[in-house]
Amino acid sequence: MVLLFMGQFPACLCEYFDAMGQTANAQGTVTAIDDEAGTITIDHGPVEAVDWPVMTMAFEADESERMKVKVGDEVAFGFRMSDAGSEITSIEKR
Ligand SMILES: [Cu+2]
Repeated sequence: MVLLFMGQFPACLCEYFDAMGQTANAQGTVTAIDDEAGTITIDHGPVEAVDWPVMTMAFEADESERMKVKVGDEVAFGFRMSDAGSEITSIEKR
């Protein structure tokens, strides 16, 4: 989506669009890893940077990231908001 790369957003776009491209760090517990969908599901703590409460959600994750963790691991991770969801950019066991 072109707007992602423009740096400035028109004021009329909703918060969701404002958050696109934003990166944040969080901590949580891995509850599922889905190699077919390419996701890691994490029960994560609050993420102030994107105004998220505690929740369990699936993040997109490359195979290299999925191989670093297993279900039950406590992890620290970074992610980026995209138009497809949230994509893990780094993850490690705590
Ligand atoms: Cu979440």
